[in-house]
Amino acid sequence: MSAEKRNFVDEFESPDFYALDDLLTEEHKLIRSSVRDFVKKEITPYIEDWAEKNHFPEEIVKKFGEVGAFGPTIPTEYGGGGLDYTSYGLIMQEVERGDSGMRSTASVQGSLVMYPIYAYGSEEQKKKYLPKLASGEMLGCFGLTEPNHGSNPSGMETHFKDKGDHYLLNGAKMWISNSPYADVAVVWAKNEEGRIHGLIVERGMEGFSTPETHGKWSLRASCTGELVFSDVKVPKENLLPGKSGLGAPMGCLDKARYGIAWGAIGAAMDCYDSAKRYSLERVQFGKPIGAFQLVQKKLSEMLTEITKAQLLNWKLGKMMDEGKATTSQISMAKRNSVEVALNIAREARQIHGGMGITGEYPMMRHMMNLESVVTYEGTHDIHLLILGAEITGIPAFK
Ligand code: TGC
Ligand code: FAD
Repeated sequence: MSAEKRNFVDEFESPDFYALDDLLTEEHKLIRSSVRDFVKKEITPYIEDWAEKNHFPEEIVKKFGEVGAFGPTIPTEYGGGGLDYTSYGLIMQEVERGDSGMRSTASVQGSLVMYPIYAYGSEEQKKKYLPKLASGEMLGCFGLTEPNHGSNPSGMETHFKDKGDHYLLNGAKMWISNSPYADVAVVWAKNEEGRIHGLIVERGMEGFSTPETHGKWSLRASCTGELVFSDVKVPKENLLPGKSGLGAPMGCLDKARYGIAWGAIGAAMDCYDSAKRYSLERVQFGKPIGAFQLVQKKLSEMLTEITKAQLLNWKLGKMMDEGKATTSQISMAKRNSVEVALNIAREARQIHGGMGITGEYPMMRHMMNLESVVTYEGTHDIHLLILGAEITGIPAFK
């Protein structure tokens, strides 16, 4: 499908009201500016068209590989970037400033496919898959959610049996980002004792299919589908040997949720930037609308929330580097950023008046995307309950 290039100049600049750039190294700033340039060249001129046409631009996968968006924290010996978590966060922020669906592609590949292979895989698995995933030669997906088990993945029904020289995998996964285009899937399934394990399933294995999910009004430039396993023979060497139990997929989710905490603030910054510019250009009652107190209130509150979230994310990045960040700290940041971004998208949309509902401006697309982001990787309420359990010591999930 050909993509229509929008005729506009992307002048995005991120707000830095508290001089938080002082907390970044020169390398961080260089990484941010190279990904920002990439997004301005390869994503923002086309994204409204892709989203409108519900088109996943397959060619973006190799380009993400070239710019280093896949597996930035994975060591260089496996093709990753060997970078710290602040760098990873900044990359996700810039990519999601372009579009949450594009960030989905990148964060699934890095945190949910490369990370489990790196952290739980054998040396052979790491050498076989990681360099190709890092370069974008291969695309991966992560299968945890099932039709009957979303917020409670421990109830999963997908299972495998030991058949001597291979495993026999049966079941189905739903709502899987990248699945229709993925070359490999990291799939979580129960063995005969009911213990959860990760398996690497490759496209082309008999009995494995990836039907696309249609009718989404959100993340329209990201491709979502199912994973269906009907007596799939999975070679024994494809089981991830390093970790089992629910903690294995949850450990990957910690990394991906961290990326979303930064990413959603990228979307918020894009909406704020657009609203600020529009408020100075649009004249009503003989003045730019930015001269009215109610518009200034909206802009001031947006900047305040972005600044608070930037600080939270930066500190979380430090704790990630030190290996000290807890699941509930990550939940707080993911939940906060998505809520901030959704509120800012709505307020920025209002500042644009009627024009705000068109694809001339990014808010409606961000707003619709964020309705998925608030649900996936743990819903808004599940993150609230993770925090509630941390505070009280009483899990209220069940
Ligand atoms: P619970 O009893 O709390 O825990 C069971 C075992 O798991 C361990 N665990 C963790 N380990 C490491 N890191 C974490 N974050 C962990 N969370 C839990 C826990 O220690 C325990 O281990 P053990 O050895 O004691 O048995 O589990 P629960 O069944 O009560 O569930 C808790 C709950 C609800 C918080 C959890 O299941 C949850 O977070 N649910 C949300 C599901 C979710 O986030 N799904 C995401 C699917 S992937 C996705 O959405 C990708 S979208 C990507 C994109 O496009 O960008
Ligand atoms: P449910 O779990 O049925 O929840 C429905 C509602 O009930 C929610 O409001 C929830 O908060 C509430 N609820 C549930 N349990 C409780 C409770 N104990 N207490 C209070 N409220 C509760 N999954 C993957 O594995 N891989 C992917 O790549 C992936 N990509 C996705 C892409 C998109 C676009 C979307 C929309 C989802 C994706 N998901 C993926 C699935 C996603 O993680 C799930 O949608 C999410 O975990 C919620 O599960 P559910 O949709 O089944 O909702």
